[in-house]
Amino acid sequence: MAELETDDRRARRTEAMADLRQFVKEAEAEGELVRVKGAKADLEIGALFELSNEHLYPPVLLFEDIPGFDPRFRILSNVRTSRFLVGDITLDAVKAYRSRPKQKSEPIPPQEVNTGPVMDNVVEGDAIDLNTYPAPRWHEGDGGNYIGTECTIITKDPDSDWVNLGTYRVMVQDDKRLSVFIEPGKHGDVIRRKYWAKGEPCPIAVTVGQAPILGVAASVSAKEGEDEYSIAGGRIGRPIKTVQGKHTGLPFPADAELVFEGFMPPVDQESATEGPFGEWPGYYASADRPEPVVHVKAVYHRDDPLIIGQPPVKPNYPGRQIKIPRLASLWDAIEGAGVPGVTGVWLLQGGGSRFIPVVSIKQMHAGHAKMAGLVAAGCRPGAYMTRMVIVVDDDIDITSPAEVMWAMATRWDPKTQTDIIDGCWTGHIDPILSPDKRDAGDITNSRMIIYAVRPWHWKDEFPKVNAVARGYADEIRRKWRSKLKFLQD
Ligand SMILES: Cc1cc2nc3c(=O)[nH]c(=O)nc-3n(C[C@H](O)[C@H](O)[C@H](O)COP(=O)(O)O)c2cc1C
Ligand SMILES: [Mn+2]
Repeated sequence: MAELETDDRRARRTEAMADLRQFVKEAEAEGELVRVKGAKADLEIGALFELSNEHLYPPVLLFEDIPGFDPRFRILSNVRTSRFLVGDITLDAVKAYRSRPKQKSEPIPPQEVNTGPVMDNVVEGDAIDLNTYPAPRWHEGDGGNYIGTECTIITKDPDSDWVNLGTYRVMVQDDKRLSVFIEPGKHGDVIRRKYWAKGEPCPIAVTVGQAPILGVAASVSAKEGEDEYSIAGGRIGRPIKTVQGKHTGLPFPADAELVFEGFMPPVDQESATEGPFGEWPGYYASADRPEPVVHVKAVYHRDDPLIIGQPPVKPNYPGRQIKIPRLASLWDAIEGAGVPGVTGVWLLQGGGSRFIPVVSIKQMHAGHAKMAGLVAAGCRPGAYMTRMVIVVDDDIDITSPAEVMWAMATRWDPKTQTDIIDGCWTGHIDPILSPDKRDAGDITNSRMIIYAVRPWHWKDEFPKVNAVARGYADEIRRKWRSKLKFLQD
């Protein structure tokens, strides 16, 4: 049963999204916080983090007393996958999300204040040593120590007031330099190129511990010119308070945990080797390469900063949760294209956030399943880096991988109920992209649409399913639950 969300709980959740310290308190109150003392930054924290992802709701890990580092510096993992913030991951939750009031929260611009806890400690000039902050090597194949995983990178358009926040990974290069990996075309890249075109270094601020809502705002794709601080403020119903960096004037959150401020010179003047870094599909598909660096001019931090550590994990882990808003946007797009009778949209575990969408439909006419499959494979939220779209009938519980496999095993004739389409949208991190295709700049993949539905024209003769009806099963469960332990979980 989906837990009914009370207003009180919603308010507490909003506060936790608005304030990382408040989140830690709530996680502790909910019994989700686990303190880990003495784990090493080199591989050990990474391994523990990965193993925590064996759980659908990984424990919120607070790494303390990291050997070799000042004990004031701590690493916090699994914030935005906590049960407290995520709630139930069910088809009902997707439906509820889709039917929420549609008016978008109005953006609320940030409010500049004179000071805040982030200003409690300011380190500048020769005193800066970036190796004093625990930056894990998360996996053996990683090319360096990553301090920024679920971080925010703040830049400002030189030609307007636009301040951009983006989540781009950050590696420690040496005692005074960081590197930031920004993919071409992302706003942080667009902005830095404007400075570089004038031969100037790009001012930049990096927060590696911040309110969870800022991490959300920095990783969703807002429009060019749209300020993610305002989006975040709108979501929490009050302005994000910012202070100004002494060297760049850039605004960063007054309650941020740890901030690096500096300048990124043009990449043709200076670069350093970045990566490789394990990517979300579970591979190192892109190698190391030269990337621009940041010369850090100031470090600002609270007295006992929390550094958020959240690298990608292989998609087979349950902790690699399906995101309700993602499913909702895919469902919206399929319906928006006019496909009727859609009863559910899910992602098969193992395929991460993209590879294997599953769509269930109540078949209404010949060709209906094909329409659903083609749209799911081609609409914007479904097109990128998809491998396989599976269309099933509405009696299939698409949240159960075994049931989806059962539908494929029994209702799918591979020869006649499959389409394979070539030349589709994918990305460089797609592991099956061959060296030849990469060299040719052909960043496309092929994909398969599986129609694991009772064939429309003889569906009435299709063998009947041998199983207890869902409604009757629920009734029996209710009746016998208190007496039979095996019905209780
Ligand atoms: C945890 C996490 C890590 C990410 N790492 C990177 C990265 O290293 N480089 C990158 O270009 N995008 C990365 N992204 C995606 C960007 O944050 C996302 O595209 C965002 O929209 C960028 O902001 P922008 O639209 O203002 O450029 C990451 C996203 C998340 C959630
Ligand atoms: Mn942006």
